[in-house]
Amino acid sequence: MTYIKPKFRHPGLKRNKIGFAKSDYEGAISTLCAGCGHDSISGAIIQACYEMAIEPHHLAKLSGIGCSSKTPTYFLGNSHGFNSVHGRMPSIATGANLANRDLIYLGVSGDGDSASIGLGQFCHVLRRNLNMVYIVMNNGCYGLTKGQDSATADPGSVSKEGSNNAFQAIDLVGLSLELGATFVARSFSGDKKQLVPLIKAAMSHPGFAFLDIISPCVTFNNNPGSTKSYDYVREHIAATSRLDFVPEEKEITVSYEEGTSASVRLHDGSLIHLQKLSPHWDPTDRDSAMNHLQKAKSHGEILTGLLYIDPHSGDLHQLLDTVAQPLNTLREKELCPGRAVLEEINAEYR
Ligand SMILES: Cc1ncc(C[n+]2csc(CCOP(=O)(O)OP(=O)(O)O)c2C)c(N)n1
Ligand code: SF4
Ligand SMILES: [Mg+2]
Repeated sequence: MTYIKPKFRHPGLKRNKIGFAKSDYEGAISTLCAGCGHDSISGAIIQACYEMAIEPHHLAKLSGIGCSSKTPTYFLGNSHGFNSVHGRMPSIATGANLANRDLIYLGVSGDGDSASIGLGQFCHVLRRNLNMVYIVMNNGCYGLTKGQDSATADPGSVSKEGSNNAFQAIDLVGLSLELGATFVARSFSGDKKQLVPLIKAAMSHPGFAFLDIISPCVTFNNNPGSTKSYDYVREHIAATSRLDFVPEEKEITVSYEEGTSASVRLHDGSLIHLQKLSPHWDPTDRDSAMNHLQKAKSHGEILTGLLYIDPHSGDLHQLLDTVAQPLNTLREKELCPGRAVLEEINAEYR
């Protein structure tokens, strides 16, 4: 059996402004369980990249280990990719990004990959504000190893075999806000309408853009009593806003009622427009985001949408003042500036 999709496509397929059809952003046929939330997220990534007319060779997919970390095989088959070690994707992303800032880095991980074995790596890549999109496909369990509770499983959540999780959950969204993340969002694999503009906005954000996406595991954690099942999430979801991502060259065509909307302009000129569902919501205020998150939690609600964005984010390259050129294009002229410059540097240490 082959998992490679046939190359033949209908010649009349719709194409984006750089001439690619949506199928050009697909990958191999998924081997995940039918109905797995992760496949819906892959679909949203494909849609977002198609609509944004990303050149596939301009993007690098990075992942760790898990069903979630397998998904880069199922989207963007013409992009660069590196399936790394369990919990170590952030190191690979940091190295690749520092060597070449010209690519878009899209990291995909799971709640086990990021909140257990990779928690340290997750915290450090986040506080360094590496310019990347970091997606956690969050199902509250280790799907690939047959459904053990993960560190994001809620206390009291019931597993498929009937046991209650005794431990507190790590909320990766709360942790990100606390550690200074510059873009924090939560969404649901079943809400493509919200997910696609969020992914587009994350790709335009100059810094670490974190997306925690609840993504039910239909095989091991979709039972009654689980707080990551399709039914539970649908019943408890509370969106902060309806979101539009408006690329630089497009005008906002919809009008919004005064006081209920907010716009955030990104460095590339594009605009995130939010139709707020709560008038007190300010997506650029970290304290407000933390308060709303806590409040929602105490009411048993799952808050989704763009929760926080710092429109003045400066990424790691800016902080370290690194050379703009990809390192593999530097030639002797740049690498060896000559005896006089070397003398000057040495003199500083005398
Ligand atoms: C160093 C190491 N330890 C443990 C494992 C076993 N292992 C494989 S995937 C996984 C957890 C995956 O969970 P998650 O990241 O949530 O992905 P999911 O399958 O749920 O999408 C574990 C513990 C491993 N592959 N490598
Ligand atoms: S085991 Fe769970 S997470 Fe893994 S593919 Fe199946 S449904 Fe998805
Ligand atoms: Mg998981």
